[in-house]
Amino acid sequence: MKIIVLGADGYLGWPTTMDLAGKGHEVVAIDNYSRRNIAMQTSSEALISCPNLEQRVKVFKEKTGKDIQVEIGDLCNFKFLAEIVENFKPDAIVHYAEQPSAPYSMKGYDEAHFTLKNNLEVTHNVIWAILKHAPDCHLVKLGTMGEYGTPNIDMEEGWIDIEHKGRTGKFLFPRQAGSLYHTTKVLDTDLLWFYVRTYGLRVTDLMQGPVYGLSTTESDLDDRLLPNFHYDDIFGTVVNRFLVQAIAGIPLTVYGKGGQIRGYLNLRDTLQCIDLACNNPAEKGELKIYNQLTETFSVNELADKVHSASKLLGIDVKVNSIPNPRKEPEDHYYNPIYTGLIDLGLKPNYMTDEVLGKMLETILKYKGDIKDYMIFPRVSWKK
Ligand code: USQ
Repeated sequence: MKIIVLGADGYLGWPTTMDLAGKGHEVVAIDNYSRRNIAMQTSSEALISCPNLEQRVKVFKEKTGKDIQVEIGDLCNFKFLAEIVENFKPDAIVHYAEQPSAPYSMKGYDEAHFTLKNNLEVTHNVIWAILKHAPDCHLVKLGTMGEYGTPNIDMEEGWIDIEHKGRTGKFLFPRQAGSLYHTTKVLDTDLLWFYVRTYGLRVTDLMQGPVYGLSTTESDLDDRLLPNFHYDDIFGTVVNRFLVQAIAGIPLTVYGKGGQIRGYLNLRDTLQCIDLACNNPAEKGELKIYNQLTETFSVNELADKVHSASKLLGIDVKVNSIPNPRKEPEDHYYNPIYTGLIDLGLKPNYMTDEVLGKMLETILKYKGDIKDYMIFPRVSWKK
């Protein structure tokens, strides 16, 4: 297939780009280094310094003999994107090109405005580039499980049948996100659904939980191919953060009561899900939605898992509840349905001691680069 990856320099974008190119697809990788710039502005740089996209592609070519075309530019510029889509005529576009941090989106007016503008404008431009220049192209869009919030009913895969006063209808599952970032993803889904039902776009929207991991088939070839691994409070996801804290000897930062449950998945499973989505495209006028996770844990359960994986390596980890900087339920019902991707063939890589142990060993190599000041939350939801 001919596939464009938007946000190809990101934590998920880069491993996805390599995975698709490794599988023999013709790949164009686009990014504007927005995440690198925000990381610099907020002192939230990744633990392992990553070569830029052009340099990573050269290393990838050296190691695999395979080519990836790189385009650096801002997808808020419609002309930039439209020209690439018109010339390349993609079969699929994988869209990761959004400001992905909930804490950053809650920092203040400027950060909120940037998140809202960037995320919605890019999604709107992608929709129009497809409509004008590649109307049969399948859009694979990264949504988030956070779109649903933590409802007191089971979370279906995107859609729900509602019976009301004796009549029934199928609707998007109710969404009530817990940060502005997550809310932009809700708005994205609404935008996509409008264009799907009005103009016959083909879209798969993947409601993904927090991802953890470093290792993929390609990133194992050379440390310069590793994803940008964040452990700070802005870009670091909780499992990655806890593992770095374990190595740094800092008590694990459980926010509040630690009863917050989310659906987690290994980075390798994100790659499988994207591959499955690309190979099972939505029909014209169809919005497919999958819940993309492989297991659910509370924050306390994650802390226990990191504690026990560390113990096996002789590392003694302490756990510390700190005041929750977010506004979120700390004790709640959480039951997502996630059979769709399994039915398509997803084979989960679960969060075992071995998986966490391998991550700890990699992080250990970079122990000297861990900056304590990045660990504690610097953004509060309370204004
Ligand atoms: N948490 C802690 N301690 C920490 C960090 C986080 O207790 O040191 C808690 C948070 O309060 C939250 C849970 O762990 O309840 C998950 O937090 P996270 O930072 O791993 O995830 P989140 O901010 O929700 O965002 C991440 C990605 C985002 C993606 C989302 C999926 O950054 O791009 O959309 O995971 S989900 O959480 O399902 O919405």
